[in-house]
Amino acid sequence: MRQCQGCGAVLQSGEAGRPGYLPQHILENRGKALCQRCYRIRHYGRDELGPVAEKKASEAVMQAAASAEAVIMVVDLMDFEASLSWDLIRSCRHTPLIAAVNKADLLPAKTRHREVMDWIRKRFSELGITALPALVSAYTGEGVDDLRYFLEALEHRRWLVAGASNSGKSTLINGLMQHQSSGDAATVSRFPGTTQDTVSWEDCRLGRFTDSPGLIPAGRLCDMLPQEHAVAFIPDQRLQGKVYPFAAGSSMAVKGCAFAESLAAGSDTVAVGFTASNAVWQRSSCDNRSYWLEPTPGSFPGFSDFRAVELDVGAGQEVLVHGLGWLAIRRHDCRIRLTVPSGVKYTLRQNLIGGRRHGAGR
Ligand SMILES: Nc1nc2c(ncn2[C@@H]2O[C@H](COP(=O)(O)OP(=O)(O)OP(=O)(O)O)[C@@H](O)[C@H]2O)c(=O)[nH]1
Ligand SMILES: [Mg+2]
Ligand SMILES: [Zn+2]
Repeated sequence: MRQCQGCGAVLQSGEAGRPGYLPQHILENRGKALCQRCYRIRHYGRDELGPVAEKKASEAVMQAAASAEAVIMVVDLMDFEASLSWDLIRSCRHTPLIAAVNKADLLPAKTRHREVMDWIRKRFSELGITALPALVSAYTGEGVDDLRYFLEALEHRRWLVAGASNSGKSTLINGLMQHQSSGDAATVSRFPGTTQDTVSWEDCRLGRFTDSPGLIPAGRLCDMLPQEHAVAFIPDQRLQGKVYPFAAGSSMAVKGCAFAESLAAGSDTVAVGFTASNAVWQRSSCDNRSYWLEPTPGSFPGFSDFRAVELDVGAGQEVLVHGLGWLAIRRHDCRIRLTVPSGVKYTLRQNLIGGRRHGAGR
């Protein structure tokens, strides 16, 4: 059985519309090979087959986790709680778990990474996760050498790299392996569900790294959209905060996705809407809620069903809407009514950015 070096799919020449396809005459060549889908993703930026099936991905990961000596769980810092893979965490009760918290390059330039690491440690402890954290940017390579040294000290030889889809597992593998040629690399793309099956590389110092298909955590807004529209919601730009007054009666929205109304708050309360994607928090008006929950004509297909919740958000806290972005409240505690598509999860947490400074102003 030969696998595509890029995505792990079993190579075949029988069906062009299925994963792992390669025309017969190319398949007959010996050595490492890339499937047609990987070739097209890399050269034309198109994924014509779509994502790996959710069930197949999770079976492959759980099976690989059972035989790994240690698991490197990749977490997307821009969608932190939403990209935690709880099934994976639970399956690692007896396996060393390292959390590579990725996409640090998307933090605002002035952010102190030491403070972010403190935030991550505190968050893991609040959530009861016993993982050794590392802050990295697989894309820029920042923190990846430190991660290598860290892994070397742990002295394991079989590492599984796993986590939510699009968190940057394949990019991290490429950073850790420092491939000699791009043909040896794992396929990376902005489309969720790129890696199809587990696939491994040998590193002479650290041992075997296994890439794996992305798990789909429940409740991410971006996963509820067709793949071609989901990419607009995937963090790939430096994190931006839109600051607006948020006294009672004010509201903010991400058009077509989320609507937050301030029900009770001090007169100089401020809200900061954070996203690292094409979605943007905007100031809106409470009397025009239905307008803000309809998508812009010609953009992504809208959501038909929404649910509203009322939340007490303290000054210095924020609400993450999974797969979208978050809304931070500053200066005063605030009661908000948050409306999001049915099935989309939210998490209340302490501020990731400037948390200590902004929580103190009550
Ligand atoms: N800005 C930034 N983007 C990153 C980083 N790591 C990965 N990405 C981008 O995130 C997207 C997904 O990266 P992949 O490495 O394919 O993610 P994956 O977890 O392997 O995804 P699946 O195989 O689909 O589960 C790509 O567009 C990458 O360029 C990072 O550190 N910073
Ligand atoms: Mg991948
Ligand atoms: Zn492939």
